[in-house]
Amino acid sequence: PAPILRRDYRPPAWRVPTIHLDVDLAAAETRVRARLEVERNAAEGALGGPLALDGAPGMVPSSVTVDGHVLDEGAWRIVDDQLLIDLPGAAHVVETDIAISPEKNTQLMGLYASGGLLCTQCEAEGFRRITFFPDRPDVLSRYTVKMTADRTLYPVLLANGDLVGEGDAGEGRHWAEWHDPFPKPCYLFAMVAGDLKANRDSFTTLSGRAVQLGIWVREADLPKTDHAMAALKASMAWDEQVYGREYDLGIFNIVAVADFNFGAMENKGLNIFNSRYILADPETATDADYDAIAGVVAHEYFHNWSGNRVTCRDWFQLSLKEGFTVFRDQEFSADQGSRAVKRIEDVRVLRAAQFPEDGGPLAHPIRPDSYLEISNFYTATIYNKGAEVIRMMHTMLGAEGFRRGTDLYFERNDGTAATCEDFVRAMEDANGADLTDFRRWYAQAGTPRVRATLEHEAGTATARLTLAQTVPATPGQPDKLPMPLPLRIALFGADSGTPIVAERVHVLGDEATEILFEGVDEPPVLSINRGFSAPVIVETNRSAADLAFLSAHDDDPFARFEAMQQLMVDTLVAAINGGQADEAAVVAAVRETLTDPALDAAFIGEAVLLPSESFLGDQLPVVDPSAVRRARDSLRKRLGRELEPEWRATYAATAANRFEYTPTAKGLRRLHSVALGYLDACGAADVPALALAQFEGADNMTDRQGALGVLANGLSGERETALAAFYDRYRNDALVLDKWFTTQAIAMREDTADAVERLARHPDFTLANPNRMRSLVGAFAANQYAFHAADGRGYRFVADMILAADTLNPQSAARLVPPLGRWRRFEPARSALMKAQLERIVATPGLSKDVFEQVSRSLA
Ligand code: HT7
Ligand code: ZN
Repeated sequence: PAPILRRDYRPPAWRVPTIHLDVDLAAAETRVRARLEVERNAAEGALGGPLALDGAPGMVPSSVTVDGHVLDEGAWRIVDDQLLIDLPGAAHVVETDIAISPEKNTQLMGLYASGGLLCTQCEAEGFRRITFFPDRPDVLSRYTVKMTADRTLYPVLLANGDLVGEGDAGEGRHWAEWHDPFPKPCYLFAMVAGDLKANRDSFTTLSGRAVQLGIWVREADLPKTDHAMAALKASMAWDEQVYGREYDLGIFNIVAVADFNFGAMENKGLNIFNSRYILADPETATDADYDAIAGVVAHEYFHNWSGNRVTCRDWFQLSLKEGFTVFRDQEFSADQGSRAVKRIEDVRVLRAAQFPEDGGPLAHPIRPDSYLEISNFYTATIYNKGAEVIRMMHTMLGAEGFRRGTDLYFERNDGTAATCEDFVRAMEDANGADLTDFRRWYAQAGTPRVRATLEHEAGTATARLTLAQTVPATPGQPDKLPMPLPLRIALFGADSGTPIVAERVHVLGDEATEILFEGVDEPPVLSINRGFSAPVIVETNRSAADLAFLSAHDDDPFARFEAMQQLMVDTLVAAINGGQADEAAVVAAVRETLTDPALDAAFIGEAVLLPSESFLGDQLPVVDPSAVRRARDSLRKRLGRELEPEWRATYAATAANRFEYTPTAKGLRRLHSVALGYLDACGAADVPALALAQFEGADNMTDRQGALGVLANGLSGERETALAAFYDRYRNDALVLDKWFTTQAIAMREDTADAVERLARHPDFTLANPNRMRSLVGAFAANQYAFHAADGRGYRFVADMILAADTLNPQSAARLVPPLGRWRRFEPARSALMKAQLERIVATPGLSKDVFEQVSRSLA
């Protein structure tokens, strides 16, 4: 198949100002009649030719009508899944009629059935599976939707906008009509029919308008919706306060569904969510689940402005809405809880998911230049690196300047389909800034490396900081220009232990530069990229002593965390390379952090954790997963053994009485399980019993899962007791059962690959549900040691799963490819085995475009 190129963009030939849908819903067969008012597009550069309406493979209309006259079959044609109609005038009314089968839709794109519901997913290109339409984000229409369905099976009928009518349709059927006054692209269309109950609430906007809120779920799940509702109301208030953005319709509905390809979808006035990002109570959801729910609810709500009111001109601009909205949800969450811990978590995600992507065969800029299948571009680069690019503008322009920029952006582009360029230009114009070179962040892939060298001259009391940046080559981009990046920098006195140069922001715009600090009359310690002000890799000449000093004294919590991580990384990389590893320095630094009374538990819980095996792998030129496991395990055990009294004291001090969802209680729970993990590492005989007691006595899922995770890594009898008890207790709760699969898939045991193969044959395992598939196969592929079993069993298993899933749901299957795609990073034997599996996949007949694109790019 031929790739779609960004440079080929042309405005559409026809606009569709209004669309009426009349949908007769049933799981086996749904009939969709569409009435489109179309107008030839007079815009400069617009495409010409016939009206081209996108459809899906095999879709044929049962009738096509133009201006009330039924066309003969010869008057329309289907070419490459598009319905082409030659229209004589500049404006016409076109009607089509088609039958589709939601229950046969296993791709979960378009209209599909999920647990007795009928629901839609249209982004990116699902609407064309519902009806013939110009399925591109720059065609904006006003929608009126009439839904008719069986009243018993589908008592609730929801679509975008306002409910404008409802009634009885005879023969046990009923109808509802919805109208959305805001023009929108078809990817924001949504419709749900089912037996649902609502948690109802209301929100009064800043200007005094009342908005009815509804979170729709199965009746049994209603008690689990309060947290999502609180998050929704907090998000609405936050967007008013921080961005001056009010909600614009009288109704805001959310529906939770069990089968969903992604986290959630921001359809106008009718968000549809993967149920894992709505349902929570202490018995079934961890603190991380609670936090993720608040973050995703906020994200989808924020899209109402950053995505819906101002949408994307084409899919190459995806980061315009996604990067900006991730930045907005990150800041919302930071304002709701611990800003420091949130930043640590966000950087962890960036480093775990985006940095490897940016350094591998699938690297692409945040505004890509080409694609085969757009679903493959909902990536950590578009989302998370996109958010970092927005954050850098925020850092450089300041909070007020950034707000001036977003005000101008919304004012200029409201009701239109915009580009990344429109966003950057608004930032420039609102601030009189010049972001010409900064635009390279949109065009160039790859994670820049900054080499920072600090030299002190005692005689002149000066310190000289040399900064040099390189941007690595990535597929299709051999040569790069320097990217302007804001570095927050401070110096501390190694003797006095105090700041000697206050924080400043230096924008490194060139390949290299020097900064001179005067009045530095004691040896300085460099604190750089504080708060992770730029998404780059910083290499410094800091000693273990410098890093230990910063981990104890830096006044920027992120920098403090980072110093500890760097100390651990340096030590572990030295051990992996067979060099001199300063384990004692790590033990001392962890002790100091653990016993610092000024630090809160949530921060300590993050700071004392060792970097993951995969992050350590990313630091090495060639990865040998066994060597990584050995080195990390040895340091983990030493930390456990040498600090056993401290871990015991911490474990005791963090024990909670009754569940509370507060930042303090969350921090205590986090540290409690971290301490249990280190006690386990020290090999104390009482740990399995301690963990089982925590598991059995817990009044919340965080403590229960924390204990289960520790037990799952070991060989004790308590492990089997806890896993069996967990299964028995939650076998009917799909979201919790996912945790049972994941816990075993990520276990740090020699037999994890065997266990995962067995679990794939478990009666509760299915590839048809994306959550369940990810809970086992996705989690396993992220378990570096187990996935990279030396005999290649893990690779074969994941390849088998990709091929099997591809026949059902190509989008989900394609998301499993990147772990195999990293084959060039591993030692030769493993590398060859990984590549062989990719070659096996690509040689399989009938592969989807989704999987083909990911595998062929990985092999290129
Ligand atoms: N904008 C939404 C993207 C999305 C999606 C993309 C591909 C296939 C299925 C999907 N479901 C939702 C989600 C978001 O970023 O808010
Ligand atoms: Zn989004």
